[in-house]
Amino acid sequence: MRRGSTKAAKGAARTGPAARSPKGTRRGRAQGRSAAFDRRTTETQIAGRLSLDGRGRYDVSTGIRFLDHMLELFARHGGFDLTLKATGDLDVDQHHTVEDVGIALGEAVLAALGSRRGINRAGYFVMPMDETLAVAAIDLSGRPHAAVDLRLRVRRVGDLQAELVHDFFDGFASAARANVHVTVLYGRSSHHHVEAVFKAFARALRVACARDRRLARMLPSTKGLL
Ligand SMILES: [Mn+2]
Repeated sequence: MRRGSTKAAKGAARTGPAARSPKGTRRGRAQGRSAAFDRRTTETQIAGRLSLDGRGRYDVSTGIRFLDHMLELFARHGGFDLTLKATGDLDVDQHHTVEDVGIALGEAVLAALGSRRGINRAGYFVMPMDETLAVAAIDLSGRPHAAVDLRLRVRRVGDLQAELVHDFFDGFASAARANVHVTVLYGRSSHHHVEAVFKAFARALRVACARDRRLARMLPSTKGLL
């Protein structure tokens, strides 16, 4: 994770705090966990907004169509709202753009969650997609670690360099300070492998971020620190 952490520190992250409902109603607060991001480096510029308590709406543009497809799935299956515009040095390589989108999203999740009191903290999902089965497990633990096993045997999925899916999750886990494990158990189609993993990831994150009314304001840790 050292590289991801360094990158996260290097980037002029300007992820803002959660925007509250203008009316400040109870309903507004309950639905108002969101964060704007505007992350600029010499390699990429990534701006947008993530709402954790959204309706699955999205407006995404990264210059890599397959990555757009995955981020759209992420918003829809997570029940998030996501606007994201990334402009990166794709003429060099897709690496910076894909990794930095992961970092920007991770920073947005971290900011939108705030104190993390009352959330489930951990979540998992097992996602089938036709012949493929993928698992994602997430712990919003404050400790960054990504474990990714996609069983990909191709260099590209659509227009996306396949190995960069790993870098996306490295970037996300590093910036969100989360444990993110994603694994494809079996399957044939590489398209399905990556897509099932993003769907599982979104749905696991949705559970991890969700509030448990019973926990109310309790910090979901016996350490007293997250
Ligand atoms: Mn697809």
